[in-house]
Amino acid sequence: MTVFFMNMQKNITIAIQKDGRLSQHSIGYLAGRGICAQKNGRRLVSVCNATNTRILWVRDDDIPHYVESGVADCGIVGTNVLAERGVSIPIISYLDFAYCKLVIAAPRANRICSLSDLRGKKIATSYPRVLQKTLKENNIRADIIYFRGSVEIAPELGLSDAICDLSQTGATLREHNMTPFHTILESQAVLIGTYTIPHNTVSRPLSTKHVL
Ligand code: PRT
Ligand code: ZN
Repeated sequence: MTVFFMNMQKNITIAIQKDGRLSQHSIGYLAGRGICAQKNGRRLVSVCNATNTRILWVRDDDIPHYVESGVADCGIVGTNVLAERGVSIPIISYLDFAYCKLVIAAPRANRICSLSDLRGKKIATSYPRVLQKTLKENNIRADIIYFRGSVEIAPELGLSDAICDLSQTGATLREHNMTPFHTILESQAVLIGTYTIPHNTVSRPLSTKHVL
């Protein structure tokens, strides 16, 4: 414990996902560094007394903002979220969990099998910015329809011809009779911010920065 406080340069604040696919892994990652992330009822802030670390329990989409604004020193989020926000926040380390791909897929019946088949079509997505960039790079004009979630349902309801969404096992796409034909990006969880979380110490300034 004495060594611990001697190494401490400042108390840090870490933003992690409150409830979702990143939560348990993020808690486990911090536990491996001696930081106890334990929810405090419904409060969105908890404190690990042993390490004087403050944990912010927030939506994953908001984590880049907390880090960018300096409210949090670091945070755990998927690179898919960073790409959609289009911000250059330093990536401290790749965390080897929450792997997934952002793909474009369409129902087999729609006969959309390549990017060029998307011309003039409607594409439903929660990732309009990244999708628009891909379409522009490939000189494709298509209508992007924003969905906050449950994107897979859009073609079945006649709301879109194709979708652009995250896929991990591919089971959800298969269940909706869709085939992915283009991968826009591959994602995994990363630690972002300006402070490392080394084993057995609270914080240490970054020596090298990786910018997305
Ligand atoms: O409430 P909050 O905004 O915090 O949560 P959220 O609903 O936005 O996110 P959540 O918990 O679903 O995902 C958090 C992060 O986990 C994502 O931003 C990705 O970085 C990562 N991740 C990894 C995934 C998946 N795998 C994943 N499979 N996020 C979502 N999915 C969804 C996908 O959208 C689709 O609906 O799972 C479905 C497909 O899964 P498969 O296995 O059937 O292919
Ligand atoms: Zn989210």
